[in-house]
Amino acid sequence: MRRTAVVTGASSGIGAATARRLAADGFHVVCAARRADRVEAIAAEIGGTAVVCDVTDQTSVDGLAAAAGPEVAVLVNNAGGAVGQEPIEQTDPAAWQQMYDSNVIGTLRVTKALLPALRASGAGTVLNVGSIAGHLAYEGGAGYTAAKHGVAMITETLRLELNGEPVRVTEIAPGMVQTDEFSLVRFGGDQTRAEAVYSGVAEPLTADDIADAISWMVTRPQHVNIDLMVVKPIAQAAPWKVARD
Ligand code: 8X3
Repeated sequence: MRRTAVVTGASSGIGAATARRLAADGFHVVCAARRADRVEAIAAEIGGTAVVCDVTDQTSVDGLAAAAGPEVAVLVNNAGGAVGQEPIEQTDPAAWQQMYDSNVIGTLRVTKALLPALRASGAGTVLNVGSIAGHLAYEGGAGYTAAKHGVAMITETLRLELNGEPVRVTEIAPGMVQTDEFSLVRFGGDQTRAEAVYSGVAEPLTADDIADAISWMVTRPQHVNIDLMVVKPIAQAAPWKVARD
């Protein structure tokens, strides 16, 4: 029987690429996302299961846990993202709330709901998609860095709390990844600002690069826990230090 992997935010970007890759690795992938048409299309493409799920809504997350079934081998907490990039003095608390709700509380809700099934698999893995923003600071990034530091701390704390149990707890922290939506959402649909993020960068990472790393992390022998993998394009030495043509 194929082992089950649950991927949140599976309708685009890193989530969709990860769902495709884990299906190719032999998992039955439960694809969770808010947009029904997109998540259904991805699930159909890979022979997985689509679940319309908003990680900020408990009823919705309960539905995801029910659809995932009694045993889940891998949970990829990918739903989340950035909203805005203003200095703290100019920032909107509502944007911070939105980022905290999706990245931090969303990760909490889904992890909590699926832990019994991860445990029941006898060899579970929780993989949280963090960010380099979860490990340092950059100007204009405070709302997002605060949220992703939260994700990093959930990862560390859960690993301590589950010590001795058959569930690994891991984090991947990507740097610059060019996807269709991350920067577009961050800048409220402003295409010019979104494109400027990657302007002149020879090769930003792709969603497939991150899916490849995630695949490697979750397919190590079960006694190997990759605590944290930081992945940046060669052109990026830090969030603010990017080689451009
Ligand atoms: C995305 C990386 O540098 O925009 O998680 O914070 S960054």
